[in-house]
Formats: sequence, C-alpha cells, structure tokens
Amino acid sequence: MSEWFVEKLNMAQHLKTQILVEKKIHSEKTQYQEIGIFDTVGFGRMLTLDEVIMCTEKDEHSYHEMIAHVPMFSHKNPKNVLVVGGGDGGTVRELVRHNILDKVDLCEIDEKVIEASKKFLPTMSNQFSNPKVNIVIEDGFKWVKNHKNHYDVIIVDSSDPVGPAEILFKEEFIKYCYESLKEDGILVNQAEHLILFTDIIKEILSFGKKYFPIYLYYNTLVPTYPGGCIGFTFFSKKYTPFENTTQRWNSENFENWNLKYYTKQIHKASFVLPKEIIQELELPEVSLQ
Ligand code: SPM
Repeated sequence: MSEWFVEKLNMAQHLKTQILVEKKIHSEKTQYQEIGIFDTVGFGRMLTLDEVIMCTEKDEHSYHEMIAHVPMFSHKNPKNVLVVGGGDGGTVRELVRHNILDKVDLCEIDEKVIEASKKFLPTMSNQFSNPKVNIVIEDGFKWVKNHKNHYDVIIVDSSDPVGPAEILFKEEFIKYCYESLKEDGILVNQAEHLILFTDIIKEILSFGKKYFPIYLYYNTLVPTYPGGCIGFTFFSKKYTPFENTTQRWNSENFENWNLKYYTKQIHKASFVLPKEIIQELELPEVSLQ
C-alpha cells in the first residue's frame, strides 16, 4: 500500500516536499547519517539522507547533467576533476562521458552511501568501476586542503548545509577549493533554490567573490526538491561559462550522448535569472547574444 514520504528537513520553514512511495526497501544508520532507499509510485527509486530527498531515478538527470556538463564545457581543458560528495554516482556517470577527462577523484565521506547506491541505484552508480574514476573515502574538506594546485574542475555535489555537508558551505572550504584548483580552475557548488534560499546563495557568493574574479549562479529544474528547482554557484579563475563552449562542444560531439536535459541553449539560459535575484545577489547580467 502506498503512503506519503514527507521530507524531514524544514529549511524552507513553511514548505515541505512530499512524495508517494510504494515501499522502503533499505534503511541504514551510518556513522554520519540515515540512508533510505524507496520505491516511489511515480519517480522510480529514490535515495534519501536523514529523510531528505537526494535523488530519484525520474528527475536526477537534470541535476547531474547540469552539475557536471556546465563546468566541463566551460573549461578549456578539463582533464583532472574532483567531485566532493556525489556518492550516488550520478555526477561521475556524466563526467566520464567527456573524452578529454583523464581522471576524476570522487571524494565521499560516507562509504555506505556508495555501497547502497551500487546495490540499489544501478542507473546512477554504473560508472564507479570506470578506470578514470578513483573513489576516495575521505572528508572533502581535508582532501582539498591537502591537494594544492591540483584540479582543473571541482564539483561539490553535496547535501544541504546541515549535518555532514555543513562545512562545505563555509568560507574556509571555498578558499581551500580555490587553492586546490590550477590557475584556470572552475568550482561549482550545489547552492540551493534561488528564491527559497537566496540568503544561503548570497553567503556562498560573498565567500567565493573574495577569491574568484568570475562568480555566477545557474539553475536547473528538479521537481522532487522544494520549489521544483535547484542551482549551483559557478566560480572561475579565468573562463566565463561561455567562451570555450563552441570548441569544447565540437571536440566532444556531445549531441550523440543522448542526454535528457543539457543542451547548448540550456547551458546559456540556465544563467539567466529573475531581476530581483540578480539584484539581491549582485550578480552581473548574462546576455543571450
Ligand atoms: N547527487 C545528488 C545529490 C543531491 N544533492 C543535492 C541535494 C539537495 C537536497 N535538498 C534540496 C533542497 C532543500 N534545501
């Protein structure tokens, strides 16, 4: 018999997400959090951490394609990449599509998330054994602190800023990411919903602006997150998100990848934001020309 799963986290205060589930097929308390795996009625299998929705099979593509392909097509030569978090595997699944990639380090603090994803989420975790993927079970904060001038792209595929991911939203972490990137590096962070959590985005941007000359925010649609969308901060030492795309799109021939969400138009349009958000976040306006 189906029942409603109601998200426990109340970050948006007056708004919660609920989703109809058929059954809970796995539950596990780890050193860091409670992992839940559900079969939903309309969204396929779902991963939750501490009773917050991380991803569902039906709509994870819009999140994982955008967190991976926007920085990968913005950078001129993204060979060495770090993913912090991302234990479900969706982000590395997208990254290994890029022929230019030599290696991706997946730094996940909770080994049990990776194990559960391997077992219950095969469509997301199916590239963990790709030879370009190096899985590291480690605190992402410590990892970036200890890897200076190392990566072309860093992607922070985190949960919300409570519990184990809280530290990934702090200035010190952004600073260590900056130092861990090479001189033309790009950092992308999961940065919440543009209207519900403008204050969180504002804070992350205020940290990033101190180090990166290029700072932006872009958006994607994820119906199973509160408010139906989520965005990412984009910090770059050298490249705008647009100057290398033509060369990179041509060299990867990505239109044969059969993606579900990411397109050339969406790459650009995702940076176009509502007027009040641009003003509140003090972001430069993006031209569609
Ligand atoms: N690889 C997928 C991991 C998901 N990362 C983002 C999770 C955000 C969940 N909460 C969304 C909004 C509530 N603040």
